[in-house]
Amino acid sequence: MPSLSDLKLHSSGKVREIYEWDGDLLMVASDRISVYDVVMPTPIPDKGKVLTGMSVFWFGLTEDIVPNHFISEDVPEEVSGRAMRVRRLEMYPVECVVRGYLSGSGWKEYREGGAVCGIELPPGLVESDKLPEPIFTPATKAALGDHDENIDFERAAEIVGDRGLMEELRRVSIEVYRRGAEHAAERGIILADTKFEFGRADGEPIVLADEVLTPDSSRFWPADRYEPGRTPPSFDKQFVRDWASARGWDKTPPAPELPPDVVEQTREKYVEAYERITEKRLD
Ligand code: Q0N
Repeated sequence: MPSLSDLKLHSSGKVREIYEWDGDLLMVASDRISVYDVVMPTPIPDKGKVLTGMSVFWFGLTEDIVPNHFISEDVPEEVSGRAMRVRRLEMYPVECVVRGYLSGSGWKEYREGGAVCGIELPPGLVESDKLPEPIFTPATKAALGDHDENIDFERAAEIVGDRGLMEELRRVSIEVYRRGAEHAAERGIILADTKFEFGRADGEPIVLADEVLTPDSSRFWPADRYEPGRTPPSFDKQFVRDWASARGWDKTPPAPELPPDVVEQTREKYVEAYERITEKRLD
């Protein structure tokens, strides 16, 4: 087993790192939390373990729908519990977003023109409304900055270069979302929307990659607080948002250090989400 310092960094994001590991990759989830797109200076203990464990759970629950990149949780001990070995893929440069509820940029587009990514929706919907059925609303990394740009299906097909393949990515995305949302709903959690990433391997044109149906790649809402017409509290990040607002933070860097009670309440929400979804204790 290599030590992390033996591995070459492949890429790093706000809250995760990817390393090269023989022909495979090591995906490491940190305990860092990003709020309003800004990484807080204070970590949330066990967050990386929760997100990794949840992804591994969903990979298992959805492998009959689509193959995925997960290989093993047998990883270097310094990242044990919060990393997975995955297959290295050729990634498709499109974010496969599925929305079951109207929130975020979906709600904004709907308000401005009655459609999201070219999909016309019924009139009279309010913020956070449940959609008649889940919709596929692809996005791409904007030319400048790191923030995503919504695109219509035809544009996504052009980018991927194969309309039939894009139709399959849409079908599989909606199917995995439906499976996850149904499982979560039975456990009191609404999966309002989510973002998938896919890649290609030898002989497998569609492999589910990245992290899957986690609070970082999806909107998790507590079902018992859901009310159309307003933004439901975030299942995981609401304590941080409320504390930061009350403190008058303007959502631009640098973010303030979090007090211990906010850290602990937030950790408990992540652990609660993990335990509700997986029906296992976090060890
Ligand atoms: C890959 N990303 C975007 C870090 C993660 N299995 C794979 N094979 C090849 N490349 C990738 C994967 C995966 N998963 C995916 N970058 C490389 C996800 N990033 C977002 C920012 O944080």
